[in-house]
Amino acid sequence: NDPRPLVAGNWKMNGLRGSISELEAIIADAQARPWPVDLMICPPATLVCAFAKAAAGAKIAIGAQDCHAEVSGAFTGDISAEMLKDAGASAVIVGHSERRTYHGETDDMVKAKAKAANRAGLTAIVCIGETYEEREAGATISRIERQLAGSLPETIDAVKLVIAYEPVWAIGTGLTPTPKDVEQVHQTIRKHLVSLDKSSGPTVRILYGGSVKPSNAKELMAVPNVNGALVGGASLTAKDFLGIAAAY
Ligand code: G2H
Repeated sequence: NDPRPLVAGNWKMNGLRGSISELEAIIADAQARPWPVDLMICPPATLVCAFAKAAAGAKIAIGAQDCHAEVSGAFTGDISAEMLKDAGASAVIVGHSERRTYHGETDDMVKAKAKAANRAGLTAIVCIGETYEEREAGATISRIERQLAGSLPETIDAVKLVIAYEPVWAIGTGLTPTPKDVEQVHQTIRKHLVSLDKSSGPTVRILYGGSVKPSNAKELMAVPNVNGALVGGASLTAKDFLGIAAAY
């Protein structure tokens, strides 16, 4: 009874209005045949509205990459989960390592953002992952457990929560952990989810992220408790993104 997989593209700070042609190519393919996976693209905030419009009625969801924890207020430059929902998003990534590193986001902040996403009716895609130093020190599992304990909302629900395991050292580097390493971490995450909620825990999707591409997707997606992928660089073209989704 594995959950239906999700392949989500994180475009990061890439994409102008013309990039909608890639989304249109994905939509055309998604409509043409039944995919055994859910598809999602998370463009930069500037494109969420246009992408959501283009994807309306299609079998692809549109997500965002970050949100503020408050509903509204004097937070120049920030965007709330409610605004993303209003723009047509159905999900938002929170706690990506690039946010944790470049914007000093702590587990507490990530948890507040995940709760804000749920409050607004968005699925929170909560990212966790160890650094190279932590892996070398044999601290991967303890780091993952600490991030899970600190970053997740108190109540979890398989529709409103997705976890993305992204080893920081594998992000955009072309390096990937071995399937065995991925299996161990995903099993740890699953155990934690089940300990939080016996009924939802088994069906919350746990994505693997970090240098996923068409050539390694099959091997990574076959690992137990890997329920899809969060894809960065390789999600920028319809060809590679669909090549990854085709691993299923
Ligand atoms: C990890 C991933 C997407 P990439 O950040 O979230 O990016 O696939 O480019 O490593």
